[in-house]
Amino acid sequence: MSPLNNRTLTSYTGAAQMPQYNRADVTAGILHLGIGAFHRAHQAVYIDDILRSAPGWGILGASLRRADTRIALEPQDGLYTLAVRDGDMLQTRVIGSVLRVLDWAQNAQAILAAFADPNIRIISLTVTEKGYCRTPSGGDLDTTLPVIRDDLSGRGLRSVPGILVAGLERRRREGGGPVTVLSCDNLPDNGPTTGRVVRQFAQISNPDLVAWIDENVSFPASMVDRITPATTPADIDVINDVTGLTDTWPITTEPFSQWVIEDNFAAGRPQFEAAGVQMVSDVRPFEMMKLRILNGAHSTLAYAGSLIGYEFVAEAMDDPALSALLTQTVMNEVIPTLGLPAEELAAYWDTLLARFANKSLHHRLDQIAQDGSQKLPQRLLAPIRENLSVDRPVTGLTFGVAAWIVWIQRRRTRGLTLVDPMADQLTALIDQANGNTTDLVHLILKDSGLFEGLSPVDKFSRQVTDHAIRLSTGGGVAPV
Ligand code: CS2
Repeated sequence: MSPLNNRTLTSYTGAAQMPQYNRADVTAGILHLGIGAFHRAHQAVYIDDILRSAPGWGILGASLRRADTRIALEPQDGLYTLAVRDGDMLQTRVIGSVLRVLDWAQNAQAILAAFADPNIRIISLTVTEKGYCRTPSGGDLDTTLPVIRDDLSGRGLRSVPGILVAGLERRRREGGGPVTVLSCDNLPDNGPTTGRVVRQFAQISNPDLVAWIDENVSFPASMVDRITPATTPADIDVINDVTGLTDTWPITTEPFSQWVIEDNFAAGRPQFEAAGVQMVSDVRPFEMMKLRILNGAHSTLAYAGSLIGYEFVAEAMDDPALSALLTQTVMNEVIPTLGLPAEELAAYWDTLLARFANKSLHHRLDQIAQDGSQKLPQRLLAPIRENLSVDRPVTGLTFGVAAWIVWIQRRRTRGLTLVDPMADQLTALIDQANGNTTDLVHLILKDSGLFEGLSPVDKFSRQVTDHAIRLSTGGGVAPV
């Protein structure tokens, strides 16, 4: 086996597809913040296609929290293997679009310098829902968060809004010119939301910058989709066996991939269309469809499936009661909120059933279950609110909410860590309920800050309580 790097690239004759361009000609046009598995399975692959005809759009990757991607990709010259799997199919391709990976703890100055570089015309983000530091109920900057308080008072620079504001200030000062900030996270209105938290942060820390941002920075919305489980040691062995290369940081993903972007770029953009990206004037319908159908079903499956004892998405989808519940919920409670042709959405769901059933992916339910407080509002609570206001059913959606509550309670009882930015508050409420599920539901609805306007609604709290009691006493999936 040869190590994967620029040198072995030229002499390689194995099974993996290699970059179809000369990497030496590629320069960075994109600074990407949050270079995790998802970015490398999605945006970086579209850019890899684009580089064949436009070498000025290479990616400079930055990790904001962890050094592992930098440490793994440095000796590989940024190269990594993408394995696309479905059933027995396994296709491998070496992606060359990531030129270099920096990490915030080691390379903050280099990252800020990249913000100011006029060759960087897009700053893209996959920093997860919690990275945007929004208030629990919505899209404003949460100035009570310790990380935001620290950044605003100059004690630190760690939050995404803080880093964006510092980077944009540097660009303004050094005359780097207009730039696009492109959010690629699963948030409703991710572009405008990014623009809002950035402006709100700047309004407090550097009010002069706001007018410059208004004139020079665009924040297009985008919808991104590709199921990408965390890579396991077993995946690494299988992939390296196929390619004959030693890659310590490959990715496994599914054949399906979709990227829809609002065509609003302040400093030019690559010919995304040539790589299969859909450029549109309004991303909202795509975004709502994906968040509420795919991500909503994923979250319900993650909590309910874990409670029943499943580990992986495909395994939980084999449970007839669970998959029937999801289908009923999508058909009766989610599709009516979307205002798109019902047949089109039903076909989308059919495709999803096949994607969720992909057994070669090993997509762990507990990966999806993380950060529930950041995901539930747009995935389950928004459609619940809309349905309640027009008297449509919410039984399946409230089942998902109840499954989350019982799941966090169970993690606490079993002494397992709760990965969620609200873990401390939620744990305090769980302890206060002292094992009583009805009390816990009541406390979470009333005091977590996530259920504004919903907690006093009788129908809502009754359904969540009934489902939660059933789930916590081993009653399994409720019929809807
Ligand atoms: C998942 C998503 O972990 C999660 O919350 O729902 O990461 C999902 O796999 C992607 O959005 C698919 O595009």
